Amino acid sequence: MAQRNSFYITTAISYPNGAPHIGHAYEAIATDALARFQRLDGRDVFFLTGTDEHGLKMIQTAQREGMTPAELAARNAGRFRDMDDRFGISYNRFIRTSEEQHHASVQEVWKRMQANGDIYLDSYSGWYSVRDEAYYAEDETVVGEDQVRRGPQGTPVEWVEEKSYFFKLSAYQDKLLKLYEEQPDFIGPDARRNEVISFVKGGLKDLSVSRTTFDWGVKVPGDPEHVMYVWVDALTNYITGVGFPDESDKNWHYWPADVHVIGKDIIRFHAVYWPAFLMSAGIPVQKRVYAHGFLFNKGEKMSKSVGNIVDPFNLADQYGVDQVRYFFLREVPFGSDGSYNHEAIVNRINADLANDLGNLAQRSLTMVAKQCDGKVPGHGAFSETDSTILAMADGMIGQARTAMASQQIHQALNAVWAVVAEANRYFAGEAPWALAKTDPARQKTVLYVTAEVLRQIAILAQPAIPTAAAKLLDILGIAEDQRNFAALPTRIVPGTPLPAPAPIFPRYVEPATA
Ligand code: ME8
Repeated sequence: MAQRNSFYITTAISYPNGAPHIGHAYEAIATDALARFQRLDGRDVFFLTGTDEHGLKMIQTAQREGMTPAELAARNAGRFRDMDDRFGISYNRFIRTSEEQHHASVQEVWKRMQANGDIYLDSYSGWYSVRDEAYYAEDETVVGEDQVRRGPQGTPVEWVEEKSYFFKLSAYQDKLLKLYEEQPDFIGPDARRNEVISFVKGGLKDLSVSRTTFDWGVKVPGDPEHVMYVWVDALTNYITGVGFPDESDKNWHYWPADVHVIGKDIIRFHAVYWPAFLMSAGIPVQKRVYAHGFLFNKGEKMSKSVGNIVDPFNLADQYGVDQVRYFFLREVPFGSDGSYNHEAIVNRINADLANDLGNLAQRSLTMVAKQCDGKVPGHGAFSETDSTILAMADGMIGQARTAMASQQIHQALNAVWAVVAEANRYFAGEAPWALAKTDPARQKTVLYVTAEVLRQIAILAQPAIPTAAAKLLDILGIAEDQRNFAALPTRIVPGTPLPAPAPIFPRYVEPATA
């Protein structure tokens, strides 16, 4: 079967019960890098992100803040959108689950699951965590020294008894195991896949999927006393985002999603519940779920009570957007947990960006401006060192494609920065500044090769650092339509006039203390 050219990628939709934190920014940045990569590689990309606005958590926060859940959601959804815009997140749609179309979408999924015999009314009693929006079995909870009973994620649980609709999740155990077996790429990374498989093998209980104690949510069709469990509602955003329930929508062809990018804490919802709901509703299941790790501030979990929640807007102001994007994407192997602190960020900015990439561009292009008439120089025959560095540059795209196909963003960047490092060695070794007098023809060849390698680096750096890479491509005189991966095999054209080389990455300098 020919590979389809479309590519549908999503983030989780965030709870807008507070302001966005750096974990949210991290997920958006990584998903954006993956989306931009596929666009540059010629795919027709649809990138969905948004906010998950229903549920008890929203009601409780709204009460505390003296507003309605709708007002709280509207205010904070705006903040999430601002964060996306601040970080250059190239989403195609920002979905809010309070939208009318989404209500219709979730109700249609419900009706289809019901028509398939998977929904029944019963009564529920169990331990419910508002924070996790999840029920736990008695043996999954423990009573702490503070006499508070908590669930497996450490959040308080309360005893809840009510009439509830159930989804026959138990009927999907074998079908899910078959899915994981037949599609080995369904869950990544592997550690998560194993975790999910052993959870499903352990047996699945039917899932309580409605509540009657509040009404901020999607109403159950035909029984408006009940609102749907927030996860049925939330997961459905991924199909609403591309037009559901209108299957004649211009975007519906994007479904099934190529990859849902999420954090490791919500893998069960995405790799167990969501495919079961879709199978029940007779809708194709997504192709893959990829769970990234958690970010910790100096190794500590972020929490409001510790007071170490980092505001992503502040980080952007302090270090710069591309700098923050680059730091997280390069520093944290995508799929593992990561820790960040000021020194680590400054080190990446100054070593990788300002010195290795920025200085090389600045030094070589200043020489071109002064000694080659401000035009891309012509070149003579290539030496072995020229051919070696050019071959290494030509090899980046293959490595990056392989890495990005399995969301190994850090590996794609490692491949690019290995060439950055090698280009620096090449430049230092060839010493073109000394060649100006002794062998001007050779100097031109070295500057040509350096510019060509920088061109390929800049093209491949675009998914991670879009603004700085665009600046670099500007000063290399590369036309807008020559910045995609299809243009990689072309060579930079001798004689192209270049604008004056402006610096791309300033060094991070500690602000003077008063
Ligand atoms: O879970 N580091 O919303 P959410 C990295 N509404 N990622 C983190 C993180 C951290 N410290 N903290 C959170 C929800 N995340 C649901 C999702 S999807 C149909 C519904 C990630 O606002 C988290 O893992 O709590 C999730 O992928 C995303 O941020 C939103 O988290």
